Amino acid sequence: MQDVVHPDSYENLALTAHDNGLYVVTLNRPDKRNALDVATIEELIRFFSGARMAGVKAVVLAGAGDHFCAGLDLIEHWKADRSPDDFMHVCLRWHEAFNKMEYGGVPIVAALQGAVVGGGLELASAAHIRVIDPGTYFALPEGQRGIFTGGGATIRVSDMIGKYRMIDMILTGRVYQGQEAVDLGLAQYITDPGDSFDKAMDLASKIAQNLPLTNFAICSAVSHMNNMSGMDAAYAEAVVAGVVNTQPAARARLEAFANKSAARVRPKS
Ligand code: 1HE
Repeated sequence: MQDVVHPDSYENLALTAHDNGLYVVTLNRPDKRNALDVATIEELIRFFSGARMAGVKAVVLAGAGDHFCAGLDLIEHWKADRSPDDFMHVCLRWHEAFNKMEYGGVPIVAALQGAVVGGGLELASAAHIRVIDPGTYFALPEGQRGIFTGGGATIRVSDMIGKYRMIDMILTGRVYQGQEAVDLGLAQYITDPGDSFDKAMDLASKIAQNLPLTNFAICSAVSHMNNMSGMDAAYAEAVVAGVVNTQPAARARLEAFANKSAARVRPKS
């Protein structure tokens, strides 16, 4: 089996390793505006299925060029003239990739620029944190293309902005951009023009310093618990906290707080 974190294992993704288990995964088909073809989805599945076991502590997900991602590779889809069965299975592979991302336990920070549209928004939605700049824009052009979302927008985009805003986006092609997108919940951070990647790197570097088991719980358990009833989620939370909050590696951090050497939480200056 090819090494999950070896750059040569990938053609459509570019991988770079940084300090402390931080990896940058870049969609690397800028000539095609990083449109998601079958091969790219398979590479995302391979990376995110193996990332945690390979020691990846955090990921910055980026897109090469001026646009993060143009969504489904419409040319591939058009040329393949797929059957319903074929396309259902294409979508199931997208879900495999995006569920591995959301539920896989490795924190993912998406650095977004330019178009984040259709399946590109579905991909970005599977990251845990999204960082944009004022030129980043979000849309669901499926309505205009005569198709429908198939990569989880009905779940994750609805979750971020509410069902009726998502319906409006796909019905009308409405574009959200910049601060308005942050205010609605499509992204958590906005930077100066051109700075979304650097900000994502800062955030991911900080996140990578958390204990891996803590990050696993945050980037897996929260999503699972959101799918449960309140009663079941409370029970599951207690079980996860039982495991995470007693991990031996946490004792040094708790001791540092007890002996007053750990940083305190202060208001923003
Ligand atoms: C593509 C794609 C694509 C560009 N599939 N090849 N997504 C969309 O409806 C968005 C379609 N794309 C666009 O609206 C624009 O291309 C962009 C706003 C993203 C960028 O515009 P621009 O002017 O920089 O680029 P371009 O000239 O439109 O495209 C440059 C090349 O990228 C060109 O290829 P070339 O070989 O002619 O140079 C385009 O064909 C190619 N390209 N976007 C394939 N999407 C599981 S269901 C999910 C459903 C969806 O995702 S629907 C949303 C599809």
